[in-house]
Amino acid sequence: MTVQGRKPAISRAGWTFGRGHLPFPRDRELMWSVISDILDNHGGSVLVLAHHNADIDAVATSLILKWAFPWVRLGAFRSISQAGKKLLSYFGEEMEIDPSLDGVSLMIIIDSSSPMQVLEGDTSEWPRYHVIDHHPDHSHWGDGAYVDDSMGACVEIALQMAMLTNSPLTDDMAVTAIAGIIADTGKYRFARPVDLEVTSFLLSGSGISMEDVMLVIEGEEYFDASKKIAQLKAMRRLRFRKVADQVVAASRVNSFEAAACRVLLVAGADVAFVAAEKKDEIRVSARAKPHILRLGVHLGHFMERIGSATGNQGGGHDGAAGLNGSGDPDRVLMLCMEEMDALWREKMGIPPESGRSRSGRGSRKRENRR
Ligand SMILES: [Mn+2]
Repeated sequence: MTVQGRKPAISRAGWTFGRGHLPFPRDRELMWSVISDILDNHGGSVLVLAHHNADIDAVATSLILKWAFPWVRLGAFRSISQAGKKLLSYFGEEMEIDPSLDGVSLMIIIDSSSPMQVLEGDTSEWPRYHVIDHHPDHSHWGDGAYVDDSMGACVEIALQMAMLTNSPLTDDMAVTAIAGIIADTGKYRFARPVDLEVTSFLLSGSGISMEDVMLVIEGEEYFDASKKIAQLKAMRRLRFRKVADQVVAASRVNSFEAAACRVLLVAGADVAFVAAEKKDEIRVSARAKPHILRLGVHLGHFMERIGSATGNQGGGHDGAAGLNGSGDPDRVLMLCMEEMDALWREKMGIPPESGRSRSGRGSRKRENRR
C-alpha cells in the first residue's frame, strides 16, 4: 500500500504542512509504516524507549509520541537526566527506568544512534522495534531505521508523526518540542534553518511564547533572586585586561560563581575567572571560549598550576575548570589574570610587557577599592 492511499488531511487544528515550515518527512512511506505499526498495536503494548541518561530531546520526543498515541508506554535505559526529569515533572508525566519487556509487542526506539544506548543483549532477542533518530551515523541500526539527520532534534521527527496522524497541536506539545530543539541545538547556537523554521511554526501555531519554554527548561532558577544578584554583582566588580585582541576578566561573588563566569563570557571576555568566598573557604571558577582552547590553553592544567602556587587545589577540563582552598580571593584572581596574560603572550608570540600596562594598573586600583 502506498502512502498516497492513506494520506490523511494535510491541514487541521493549527497544523499545516508546507506553509507552516514543518518540513515534509524525509521518507513518508517509511514514517507511515512506523505510524501504522503503532496504530495496529493499539491493543498491544507499545514501548517508546529512550537512551541512557535520557536528555531533554529524548524526553520531549517521548512526550510528543505519548500525546499523539496515548496508549504507548514511556521508558528509558538506566536513567533520566536532571533536565529530562524536570521536563517530565512539569507535565506530571513519568518514564519507567529499565522497563520490563514482558508483553511488549513493539518498541519505538528514539534519539539513539546505536543499540548499546538503549538495551543490553542481542538485538535479535529484543521485541520487534522501529528506530526514529536524527544522529548522522546510524550504521549500527542497519536498514529500516527512520533517520533524518537534517533535523537538529529528534522531537522534530516526532512532530511530523503527530501531524501525519492528525493530532491537534497543543500548547504543551509546542512548549515541549521547542524545549527539545533548544536543548539539542545548544540554545540555537548550532541550529540550522529548519530548526528555526520549526520553532517559528510552533510559536505561530500555538499560544505559547519563548519565555514559557525557557521557564520550563530553566525552572525556578530563571527567577532565582540570589543568582540574578550574583550575576549583576559580578558585572559591578569586574576587572579585566587585554592582550592583543583577547580579554581576560575576573570578578567576585558570594555564590553562583560558575553562572557568573558564563555571564562574563557572554559580556565579551574570552577567559573569565570568578571567585566566591564563604567563611574561610574560597572557590574559583574558570571558563574559556573555544578559540582560546585552540590556542593551546588548557584551563584544567592552568588552574592546577595556580592551585599549587597558592597552596590550593585546582584542576578541571580544558574549557571549564576551578580551584578550591583558602586565601585572599583577590590575590588569587590577580594571579590568574597575570598568568593568563603571560600564557597568551607565550602562545601568541608577544613579548612580555615591560613595566605595567595601563589596564594592569587600572585593574589593580579597582581591585584595591573592593
Ligand atoms: Mn537528540
